[in-house]
Amino acid sequence: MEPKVVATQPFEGQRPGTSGLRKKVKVFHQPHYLANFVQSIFDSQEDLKGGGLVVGGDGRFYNREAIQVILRMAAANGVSKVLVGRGGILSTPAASCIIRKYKTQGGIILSASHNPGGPNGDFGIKFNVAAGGPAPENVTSAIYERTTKIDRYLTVDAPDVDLDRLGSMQIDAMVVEVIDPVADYAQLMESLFDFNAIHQLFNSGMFRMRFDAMHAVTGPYAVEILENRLGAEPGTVMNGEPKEDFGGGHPDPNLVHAEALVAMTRGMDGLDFGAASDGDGDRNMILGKDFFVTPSDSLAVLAANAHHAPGYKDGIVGIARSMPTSQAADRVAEELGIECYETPTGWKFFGNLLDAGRITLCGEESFGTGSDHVREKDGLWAVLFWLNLLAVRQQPVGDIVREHWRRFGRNYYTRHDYEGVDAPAAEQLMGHLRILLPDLPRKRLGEYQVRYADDFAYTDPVDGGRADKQGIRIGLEGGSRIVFRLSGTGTEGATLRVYLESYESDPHKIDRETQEVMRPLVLIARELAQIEARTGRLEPDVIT
Ligand code: VG1
Ligand code: CO
Repeated sequence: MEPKVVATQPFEGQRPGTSGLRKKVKVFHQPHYLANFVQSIFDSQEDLKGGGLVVGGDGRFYNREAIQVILRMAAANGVSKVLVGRGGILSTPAASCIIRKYKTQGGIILSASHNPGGPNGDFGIKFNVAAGGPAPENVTSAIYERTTKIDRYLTVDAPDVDLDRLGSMQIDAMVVEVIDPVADYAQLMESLFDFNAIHQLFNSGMFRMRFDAMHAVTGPYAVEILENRLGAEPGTVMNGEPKEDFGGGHPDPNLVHAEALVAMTRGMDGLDFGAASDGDGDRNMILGKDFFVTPSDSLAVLAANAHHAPGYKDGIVGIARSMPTSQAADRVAEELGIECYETPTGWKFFGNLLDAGRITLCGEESFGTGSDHVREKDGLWAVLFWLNLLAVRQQPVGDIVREHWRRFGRNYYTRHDYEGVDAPAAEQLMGHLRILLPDLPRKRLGEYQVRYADDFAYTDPVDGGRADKQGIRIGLEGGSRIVFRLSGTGTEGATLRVYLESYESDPHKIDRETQEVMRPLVLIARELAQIEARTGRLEPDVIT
């Protein structure tokens, strides 16, 4: 059948942000909006023609409709085969796993991650390349350029595909295979971790945990892996049923949005272990009894203990962390005698380092941890890694982390987010900081002498690609830092993120309360950036 050519006009603002194109559902609902972006992917990624494609999403509102649009357009654009998750479901790390395993030319993932869903919530779409990771800058730029000129897209007249039935069907010459979204991913996890040891931990009767899937995509994955394969008691997975609006919640696994889970780990009867993941399953939060593991510490602890997991028994070759992530991992890398890379925010910057075999583990302060097993951060992977560690070391979470701090020192860390700030005011605030930069290195801020101050720029060591203006970085004596950047995933106004870090090597001072320790740095940051005067905000909206 000849494809149908539909005339269209460019929409403004289809530039992918930190992780794909994210907009309100209402924006995506405009006629041709989604189709324009999808056609721009096909127009700029020529090897999709005649190639394979993975399609799936986090199950949020508009997921199923969007998948039908993409399938018809894929057929019209000459894709030869599409693998789609049953029910339109694929977590972000599972999509990455499937792209790699079946060697497709890429994948389209539908998600706005931790942003709320539902008719008034957010939707998102991103393209992942054949290596399984988020499209790098040059690819997202090419897609964006195409969106600014697009005047037609291709589709076919074909009925909807039954997404709930496993098996193959055709749209014209294209094969659509509806696959089990969990099986390949679960098999990969079994190859990396000691499932017997974790099974015994669950069987011991001495270990109590909950995993909060937050009514998002990880529910089916967690039930299959934790309850069915590892024998955790039924009910271990809470909020396990994916919902189009995430049950009205904010599928963001942090101390604020996963409050109920956090409460279950506290006090006399607190759980031994609590974990949660986000909308699309790539983030993780790790809790012990009365203990929160910061994502930055989690990366460092996993790096120092990697050899306990079968998949990493020969050690790790290198570590990478995003710039605002604490420097805890750097200290582990130094002791292991391996390289530690500092990249801009966003998983796409880890891809080249992973592909080139320069790093094994990588992570971000924003509850993202991962390794070379896929090319996305991976929530359940991190949870299983921790379970493997707990099973082998037979110690509580808090003891393992405290022991780590005694050995490496502690990087106290907090992030303050000011959400929905007036966008021009936020830009001006960043502009004001940039003007201050040249003079800062000679200054004292409170008790601290400034060591360096810059607007972070990155040159990819593998392909030489440059990324500028990735955040204001102020290094203080003794390893403390203040970082400012604007979010690239929000859909309303601007979000100012202030990242604060303070290093403590004295083993007698590693058990203090984080916000108390950070207070002087918080005040310096607020004053320096004139946050109150420029945004009208006295306090941040979210503190993690
Ligand atoms: C945020 C995080 C960043 C993460 C990105 C995507 O971006 O800070 O570390 O990679 O979200 O994560 P930003 O630009 O808003 O700071 V996810 O789980 O939303 O795909
Ligand atoms: Co996510």
